[in-house]
Amino acid sequence: MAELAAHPYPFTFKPAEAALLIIDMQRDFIEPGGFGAMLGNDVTQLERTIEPLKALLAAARSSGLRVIHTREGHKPDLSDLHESKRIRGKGTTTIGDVGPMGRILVIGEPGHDIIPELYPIAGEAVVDKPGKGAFYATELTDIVAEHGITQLLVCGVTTEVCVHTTVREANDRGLDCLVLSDCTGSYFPEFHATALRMIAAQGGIFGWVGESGSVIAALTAPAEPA
Ligand code: C5J
Repeated sequence: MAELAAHPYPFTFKPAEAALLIIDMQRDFIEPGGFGAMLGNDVTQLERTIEPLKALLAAARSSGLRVIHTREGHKPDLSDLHESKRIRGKGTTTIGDVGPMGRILVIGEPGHDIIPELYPIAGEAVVDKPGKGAFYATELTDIVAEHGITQLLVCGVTTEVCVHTTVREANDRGLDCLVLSDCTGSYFPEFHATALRMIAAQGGIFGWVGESGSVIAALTAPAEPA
């Protein structure tokens, strides 16, 4: 157990009951030429999350902290894609159509995959989610229950969309979320900042906001003598 610096007050980190949840670090959202860029977003805004996340993931792996990755996407037959989501934005090319990295947000296509820097390894759960929240229509509720997880260290993109939706869902399921500001990102810096403020406001209405450095320090600290 370790007390981590966080807003609105220190987070009591219990590694045995925690998981690192990395949300949607997919090529289509992060790399130039993907779906995110096609929508007109400045994908370079997300780059700053990659190095801190790499370091955090390495520390999680070395310490045995459970790691869960998510990917936003749909079955190739699009049977799990609501029409409302497909047509949102009135784009000429949309989810399921062929984009620069294969069919957009379709499972198995190159753009849907996780970026090489953070690629999952054996033993790490990869949760495919058709919605913005990682609990909606996925096996995440079962994974959390099966492993006795009560805390999520939440990272990934984008802060105000899939990260926020997931934190809200987790909050309503009785989980404590520590959202790491340096490991989350948005195409819109002002939305990132505001989304984080919303989480920690009102005494931590949705959870806590901290930084990866304190998690890494706790994971790599020498064990205290028994
Ligand atoms: C979006 C996400 N922004 N992962 N997805 O559509 O936040």
